[in-house]
Amino acid sequence: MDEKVKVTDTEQTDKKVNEDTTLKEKLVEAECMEADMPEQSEEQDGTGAEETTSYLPLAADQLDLAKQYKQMMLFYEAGIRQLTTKLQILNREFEQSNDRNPIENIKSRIKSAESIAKKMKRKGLPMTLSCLTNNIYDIAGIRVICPFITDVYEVARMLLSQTDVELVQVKDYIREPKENGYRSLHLIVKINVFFSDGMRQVPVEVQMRTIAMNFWASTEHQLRYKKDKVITSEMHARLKKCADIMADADYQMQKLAEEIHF
Ligand code: 0O2
Repeated sequence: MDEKVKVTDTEQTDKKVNEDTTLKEKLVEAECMEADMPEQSEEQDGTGAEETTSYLPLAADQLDLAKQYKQMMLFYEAGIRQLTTKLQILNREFEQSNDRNPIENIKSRIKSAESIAKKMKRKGLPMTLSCLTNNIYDIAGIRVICPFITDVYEVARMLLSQTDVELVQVKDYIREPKENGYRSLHLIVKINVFFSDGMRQVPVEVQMRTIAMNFWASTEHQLRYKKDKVITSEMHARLKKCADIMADADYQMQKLAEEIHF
């Protein structure tokens, strides 16, 4: 009896692994088939629920997986474009009345199929497109870099006050930094995008941080992703110290801005 159960479990596991592999391959294949969306910068112009998603194409069930994936990516790309335009408008408007920009830089990216598959595996989610769209909210990502800490919150406030932008989640790693020193304001928003067959709400992750926070996060990311190198606890402590130095610089610049009545 035990043996039979064991065999069945193994068969199911094998089946799941095969399904996972097939979807992952299809995701990667679909991604390879379309031209990669380049990272855009402002100056250069980029659980387990089988629910119906609000932003999958209406005729999704009639398309094969690779086509559905490609179509889905188009929706995320549209969400990024729409949100980027909103941020650019806010930046220009603020500039007109304050003679300076609260946004230094905007970057965007679509998460790679490889990273999406890894994240779904880490969260123990079945590899289905509906599960993906209902549970992974950072497929479309925008990073907004601001000069001052107050700019981060002001830009977030201006964006969230718009009626077609719905706040889904906030993670404030500025008020409560991660243990390693990472600071950033993370928002998950859903933005209304109109397509030929109707309106969809596209989820986008917006990471907002200061220039100093971004300096630390970008360089730390490069160091951490050198997979063949070991980062010792002494190195982690030094990285944390660098994050604290950046935080102090942000605080001093903010104080200066207030004294100069920015
Ligand atoms: P990539 O390539 O940047 O997209 P959740 O999404 O809520 O289920 P998760 O993914 O842990 O859980 O969310 P969290 O904590 O909000 O962090 C997500 C993203 O924040 C990461 O994306 C990074 O971009 C950034 N981030 C978080 N912690 C750190 C950190 O310690 N250092 C740096 N440099 N960046 C960080 P991904 O998915 O890692 O990859």
